[in-house]
Amino acid sequence: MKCRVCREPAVIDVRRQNANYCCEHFLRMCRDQVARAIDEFAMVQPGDRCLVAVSGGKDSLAVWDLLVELGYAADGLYIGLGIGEYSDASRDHARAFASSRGLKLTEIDLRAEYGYDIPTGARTAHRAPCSACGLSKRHIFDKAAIDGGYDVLVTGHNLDDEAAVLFGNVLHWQTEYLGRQLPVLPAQNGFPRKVKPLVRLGERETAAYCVLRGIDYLVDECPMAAGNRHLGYKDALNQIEAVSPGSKFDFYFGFLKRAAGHFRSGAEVDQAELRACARCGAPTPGEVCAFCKLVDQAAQPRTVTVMLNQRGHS
Ligand code: Q46
Ligand code: ZN
Ligand code: ZN
Repeated sequence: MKCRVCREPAVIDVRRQNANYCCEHFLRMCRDQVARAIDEFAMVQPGDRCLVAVSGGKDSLAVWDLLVELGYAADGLYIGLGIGEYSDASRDHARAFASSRGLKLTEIDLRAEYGYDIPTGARTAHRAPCSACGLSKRHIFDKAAIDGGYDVLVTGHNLDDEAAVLFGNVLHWQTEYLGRQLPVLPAQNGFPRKVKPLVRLGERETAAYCVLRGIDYLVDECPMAAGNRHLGYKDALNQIEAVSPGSKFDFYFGFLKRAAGHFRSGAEVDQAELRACARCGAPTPGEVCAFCKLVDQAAQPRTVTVMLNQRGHS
């Protein structure tokens, strides 16, 4: 197995590209793919301040590293979700990466700031953990980006993630989501610009990138992910990819090129109907945003306990 570029022994094959790479040229390919995605979708402009949503996993650390390598100014934000040992380990990996590179990492602890953690909050609010978690992360990352004066919020979603989400949205014809499933969403209505620079790289490649760059990422998956639909869609696409390399890429980029535009008008109408949440000011279609409702429900037992204790003491 020889490197496509230099003909030296290769360390990895990328079947989708029908190519093998040595370490140096694999890393260069990853940087080129990210630079191309940034350029193709006008994700980041020179001088923009980027805030990276960091989980301590391979994708978020890879995208942070790649942005810095490409010369962009990028800080990190980590949210402590309170998912037992998984959260402790993910925080340690995020911290270790930031300090090894001299990068700024801000941490927000869900329980300390908002009075709940994901496992107990989701149970109390009668929501699936990933639904409560996704809503919390989206709100907190958006708010931190706006409050911190960042130009762009960066996430580590890769090609496998985006193809799996697209697969699920198509399977159930969730057209309002299809209109927004883009690698870049412009800043509007109080939301920051959101970008996904890893869309041209698969998760096997982001893992290999970390290993070859010496980035110590958290290998364990979140324990709450077990059995969720997203993983099922990924498995299904992996089976297709195994017999037909390049299918994921064609599926996702074919959608962006030929189909996404058909769903955009529905998404734009949704956006136009947003107003400021009466509690927190975040954009919402209703009076109070979904996050503030979740905080009310998820943090309830703690409030009740405090009130009862106070009554008992009076
Ligand atoms: S962290 Fe949160 Fe994920 Fe864990 S609870 Fe689900 S959404 S699986 S990216
Ligand atoms: Zn080479
Ligand atoms: Zn709100």
